[in-house]
Amino acid sequence: MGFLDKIKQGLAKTQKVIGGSLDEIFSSSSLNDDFYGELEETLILADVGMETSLHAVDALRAMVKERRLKTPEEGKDALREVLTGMLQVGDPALHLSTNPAVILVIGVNGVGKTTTIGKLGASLKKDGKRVLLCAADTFRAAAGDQLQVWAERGGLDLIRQQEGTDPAAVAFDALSAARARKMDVVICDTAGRLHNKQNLMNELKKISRVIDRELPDADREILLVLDATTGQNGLAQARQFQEACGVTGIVLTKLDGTAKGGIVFAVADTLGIPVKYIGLGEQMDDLMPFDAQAFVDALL
Ligand SMILES: Nc1nc2c(ncn2[C@@H]2O[C@H](COP(=O)(O)OP(=O)(O)OP(=O)(O)O)[C@@H](O)[C@H]2O)c(=O)[nH]1
Ligand SMILES: [Mg+2]
Repeated sequence: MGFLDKIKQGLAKTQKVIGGSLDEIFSSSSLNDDFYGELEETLILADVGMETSLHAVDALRAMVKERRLKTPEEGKDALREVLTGMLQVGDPALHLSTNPAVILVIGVNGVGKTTTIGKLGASLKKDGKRVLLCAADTFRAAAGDQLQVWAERGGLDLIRQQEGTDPAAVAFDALSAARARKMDVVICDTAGRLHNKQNLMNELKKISRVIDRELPDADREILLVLDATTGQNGLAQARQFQEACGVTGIVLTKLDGTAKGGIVFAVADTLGIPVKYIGLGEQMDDLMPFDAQAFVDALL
């Protein structure tokens, strides 16, 4: 299956809500106030969010006026352009030019961190990189087991320790091993839940400090994983993680299971952090690099 077909299939539920209603709006009306009202409503229904929907509609109005667009067909092209533009914040590519480089994967429990790491590790290996996984979620024994399954599946090296070990110590081990084994990328899994949120944030900061100290010059990506099915809740989570440890990119998972894919626009528009990958299923090849144009094309 081609890249676009795969995205289309993964976004089918959202496409039904957004694309279906948009087809109706664009076929039945001229570009009047009713049209803009219906458009805003449709975007909100697909979880684009009030604020972001308003931004999109305002931008479209301005474009229609400036270019003196008349027909709904022209309006649709303009909307495509507006939505694509909204998704283009920052650089969606991973910056991993040092050897080793580090990817720290964070997010609340159950969003898909470990699964994403398995998929991403395999994909980086396919690109010729030597990848080491680090099981710094030591809160649950099953977390390490789960990462190990992914490591075996992808043929990737793994550093893990016993349940309850200080995650920063596991990270330290992994970074040392990465240097010794001349690895290109270390991908570090983290816990999504501890006894309380403050503990979690402190632990992530501690892991970050170990990376600062051990590999001060290494390229580092801090990927926040958000579950698309939780819709707007993800935005509040993102702000907390952003404050605690900085975020260089978002991975939006489970888009295949939801009609709320419009959340991508809210993430890009209100957080200003680039979406770097999207998760479209549970299998190894279900992680796709994010492409704003392809995403909008799949929806409209
Ligand atoms: N449909 C679908 N399911 C996904 C996707 N990504 C992850 N999942 C599923 O979501 C569930 C949770 O994924 P995990 O990778 O264990 O999540 P986690 O963030 O590591 O969870 P904790 O370790 O508990 O914090 C699993 O059943 C995954 O198969 C996706 O893109 N689509
Ligand atoms: Mg996990």
